[in-house]
Amino acid sequence: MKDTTLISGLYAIIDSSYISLEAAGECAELLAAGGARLIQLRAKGSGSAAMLKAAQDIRKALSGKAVFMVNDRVDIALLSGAEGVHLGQEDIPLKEARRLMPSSIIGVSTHNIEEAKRAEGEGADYISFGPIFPTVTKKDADAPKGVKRLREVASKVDLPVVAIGGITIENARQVMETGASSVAVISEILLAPDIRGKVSEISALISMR
Ligand code: 3NM
Repeated sequence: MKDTTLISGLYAIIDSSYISLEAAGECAELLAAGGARLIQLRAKGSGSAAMLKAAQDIRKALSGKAVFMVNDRVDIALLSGAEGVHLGQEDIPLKEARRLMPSSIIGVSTHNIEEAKRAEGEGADYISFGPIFPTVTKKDADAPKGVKRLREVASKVDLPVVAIGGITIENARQVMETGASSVAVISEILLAPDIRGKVSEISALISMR
């Protein structure tokens, strides 16, 4: 049984549309120093060699300071020594990924209750649910789901739920109050003039009781 308490706090995503792959290691260091508990590399459309190098740099920079996840790519997650992979609905199916990564963390993106339940039944370690609010990052995102639907999903699955999409310093508390275990954030962090400071502000906010 995997430790699902690892899926908590701030889940920061290094997206190559905001941060160059060459700077990924340095960025990971800032995110971890600010208090991000999980860090994901998301590099849609990047070459495999450059993505693998970035993943290795992140792994080295983190050395256990945060949980490292790779988006979409099981091969790069395994080769870089990441703790796990995050799969979209169009990626390698969870059951197949699990054959290659029996003891790694596998997360799955979901957008409705059916997908959430299916991911749970197939043995995901956590799900993400979104977009909660409008997002500037994912061009093909669904219409925003809002916190009400997030609350519903969080109450219907036993897995940790990571909320994603349009999460900012202003709405992060409200999102966590739905029962979500974590918030995944891209633009609010990566576009901040002080990345470390922004991460630390959000982390403090969501850990307040
Ligand atoms: N997945 P930002 S929304 C990568 O709904 C991603 O599954 C989503 O970026 C989903 O924090 C999203 O800048 C983008 O809104 C999140």
